[in-house]
Amino acid sequence: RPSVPSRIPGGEPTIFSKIIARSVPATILYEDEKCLVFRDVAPQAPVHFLVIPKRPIPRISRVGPQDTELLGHLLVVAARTAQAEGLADGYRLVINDGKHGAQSVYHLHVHVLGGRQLGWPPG
Ligand code: DGP
Repeated sequence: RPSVPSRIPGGEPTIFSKIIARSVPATILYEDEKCLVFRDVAPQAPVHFLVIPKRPIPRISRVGPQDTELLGHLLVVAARTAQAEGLADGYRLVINDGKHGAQSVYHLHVHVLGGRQLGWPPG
């Protein structure tokens, strides 16, 4: 749909593509050939960072079997970075999808939140 060009795979780059390209600054915690980890600009917990694939998959509901290895890698990196951030008492991983999931940036990302007692269920 032309009204939402940033949501079309391969369409207009999101702010996260600019963070990958270093044209928008971010506090980067980890990087490798497949992913980037950086602190969320609007943290919802004492520790809140995002794990994103460098390939701009728009949302989790758009993944396919070809993404299996990459998605596993994002989770392993999320857990390792949580450990490096000192989240020994636990933390939460969140992937928001689409309107009902309150997704705002259409470049797949895993939120990692910790450093305080989180509630359940989420809002
Ligand atoms: P979501 O609602 O799941 O699409 O979350 C997007 C998150 O991205 C939100 O927690 C705020 C964060 N965010 C948005 N723009 C920027 C930015 O320019 N830099 C950083 N570091 N985080 C951003």
